[in-house]
Amino acid sequence: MSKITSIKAIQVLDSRGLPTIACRITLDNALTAGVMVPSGASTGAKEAIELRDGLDAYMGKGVLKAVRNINEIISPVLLGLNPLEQKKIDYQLIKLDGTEDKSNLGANAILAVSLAVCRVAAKDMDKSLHKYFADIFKDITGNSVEPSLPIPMLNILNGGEHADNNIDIQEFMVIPKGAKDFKQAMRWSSEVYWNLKTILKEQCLSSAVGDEGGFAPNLKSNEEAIKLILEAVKKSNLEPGKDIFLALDCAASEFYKDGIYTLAGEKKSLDSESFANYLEYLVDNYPIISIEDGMDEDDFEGWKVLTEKIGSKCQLVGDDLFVTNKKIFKEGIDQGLGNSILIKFNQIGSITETIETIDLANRNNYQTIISHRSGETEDTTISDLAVGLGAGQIKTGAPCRSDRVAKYNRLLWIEDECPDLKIG
Ligand code: 2PG
Ligand code: MG
Repeated sequence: MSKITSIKAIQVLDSRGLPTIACRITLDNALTAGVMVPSGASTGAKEAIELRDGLDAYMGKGVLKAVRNINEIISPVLLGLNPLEQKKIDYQLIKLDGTEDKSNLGANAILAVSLAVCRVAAKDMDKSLHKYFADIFKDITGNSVEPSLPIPMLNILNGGEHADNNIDIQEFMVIPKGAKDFKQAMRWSSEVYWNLKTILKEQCLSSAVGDEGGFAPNLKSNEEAIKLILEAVKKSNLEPGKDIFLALDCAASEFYKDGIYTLAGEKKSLDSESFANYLEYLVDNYPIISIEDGMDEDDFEGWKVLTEKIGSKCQLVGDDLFVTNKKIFKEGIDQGLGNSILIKFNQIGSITETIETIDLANRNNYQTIISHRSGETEDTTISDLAVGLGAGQIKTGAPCRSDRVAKYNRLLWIEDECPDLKIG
């Protein structure tokens, strides 16, 4: 049995140039592995707390306190433990923190250690990380999963909090659902992305990109964004609704206040019912098969209306709504909100709890999408997680910018190494 002999964290930078945590764990057999944690911008109010220093450095965004929590408080407690005992270690970290929202040690600190434990344990077992994830899913939940390659959801046009343009919907994604394998899915998506760039340039629109690598032009409406993407799909000799489908992340909490959804970019103020009608109109007129956070995270009545209206013809994904928290998710399932869940491990702060939430989704026929955050690094853990747990879908930005492409490239390698894995 191997033992953890060292845990070391430092402060590094993420894709927005803001501090985040890198953590490295070493075993007594000299095996070592490291991870970096991501960070969101349009965060759900009930997410576990990301500890920031609040001092002058980095506009208050430093994470040195969280780094010290790893090096000085967490490390002494975990030294000597067997890295294969993921669940035991994660629950020990949760207990050590002692708060519901991980605000004491910081969800960023706890997650960094939790993920580094997985990585070094996979090495210790001489297994690919995705295979190791499938193993620990069984250890943690008692249930099995069928590994597969996820269908990618690529955010090629950015708005909302992720861009400085006038588009209110945060993400316009393409889903290459008709692709026979992951390679083809990436080729199609890249071609659509590049054709979209050409179209934007022809129309003298900006082809500068937002936080997730998608273009961020000023446009007249959300519908214009959809039309431009469909034009790019056709220009790529692909068929909308057969080869390529569309998905939206409204991130509606960002433009909801006092019962009203305000689409400032197109001067519309809509109540929940009218906003649900607006989304239904989009689903009925365009090949949109997935809508994330179509309603505000506290507008449960709006979620019910939306789910009733279009839940049978569209994937309705809770992100800010469920925050990867099994307790909050369970309440949502009981109320019949949505039919899918976005999975972001830093919303909850440990791999064990993330896996328990995925298990809950599987047992209740909710679809799962493994997701990046808008602030990322070159870390590719989510790619292995999506494969190992057979999540079915991954969203990790545009096919552009290394912080996004690193995840897709990792999936291309996994596909090459494991030709038996099917997509979807
Ligand atoms: C989202 C994410 C990722 P953020 O809303 O789904 O795309 O954004 O990380 O800013 O919450
Ligand atoms: Mg979202």
